[in-house]
Amino acid sequence: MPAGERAVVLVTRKLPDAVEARLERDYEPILNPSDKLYASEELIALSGKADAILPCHTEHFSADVIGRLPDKVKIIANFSVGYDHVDVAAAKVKGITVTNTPDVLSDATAEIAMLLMLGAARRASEGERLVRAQQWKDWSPAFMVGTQVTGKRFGVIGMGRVGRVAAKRARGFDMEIHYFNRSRLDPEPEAGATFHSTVDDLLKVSDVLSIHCPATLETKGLLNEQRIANLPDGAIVVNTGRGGTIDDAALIAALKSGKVAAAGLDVFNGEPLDIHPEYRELDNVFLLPHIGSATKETRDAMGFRALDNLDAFFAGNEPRDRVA
Ligand code: 8YV
Repeated sequence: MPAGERAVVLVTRKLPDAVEARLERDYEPILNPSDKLYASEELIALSGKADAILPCHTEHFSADVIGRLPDKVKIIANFSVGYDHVDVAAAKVKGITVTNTPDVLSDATAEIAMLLMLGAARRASEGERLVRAQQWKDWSPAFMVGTQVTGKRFGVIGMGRVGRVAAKRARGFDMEIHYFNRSRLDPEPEAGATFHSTVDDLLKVSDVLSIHCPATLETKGLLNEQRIANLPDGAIVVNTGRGGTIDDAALIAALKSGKVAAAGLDVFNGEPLDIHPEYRELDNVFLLPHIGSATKETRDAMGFRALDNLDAFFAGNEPRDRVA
């Protein structure tokens, strides 16, 4: 930026007050106080004066959208760890830097993984609906019997930052940790967990399967019918990563047959409006609306991390979380 000039940052969603205050202090932000969701055309039009865009995963930067962004836009500093909503190859071609916000949301997301695991295993959603609907009429030893997770095997697909924290929390339930990752971890981060070199091998020992890998072409529909067949009967499936890693029809069939006892899902194909309708019909699912990182502490930290990346970029330095 020329000396004395402040970069114009298009902020696509309403961010926490403290994050917007820092934006106002250091940049010329174009804020979105009504938190309106911008369609692609609006996004492109609003980018007209921007040097940078600070989006969430709700804005889609396809190759077409990136190709039509003004040349002035030099960086997309995401307010998210996942960046599957950005065509990074197209961004590279256009010379746009892309950053994300790792680390700061690992604890919050792992908390939600535990909530989903317990909620699914102990039929929390079903029980809660029963109480609310005044349908709780009786108690018996057979009433609302679920799956106990203590001492069972916790299988992690994607032993990255969130997967490792989830594994640590699961150890609190005396669970035995197993994982699949593109490469085996060093002994310290592995912390005694058992590495499996294929997803299929991991599935065979996963009483609870927790999915933490990013959505890529390789992981699309990873949990399909053939893989589900490898799970122990009555397994629990948890997903806090991205909906795209699950073949919904296959999971729903397994939930209906009892092959999978229950699932806890925070992310979905087609979210928010177009998720598979049969999930809503099933009693043995615990469903949340993509709130893995939705805590006050984490929202602030995500915003500050995105701003740290912008600050580095406009100071002529390499942003810490550059992904393209
Ligand atoms: C965020 C997420 O809430 O960071 C991510 O990748 O999936 C969520 O936890 C969301 O992406 C914010 O843009």
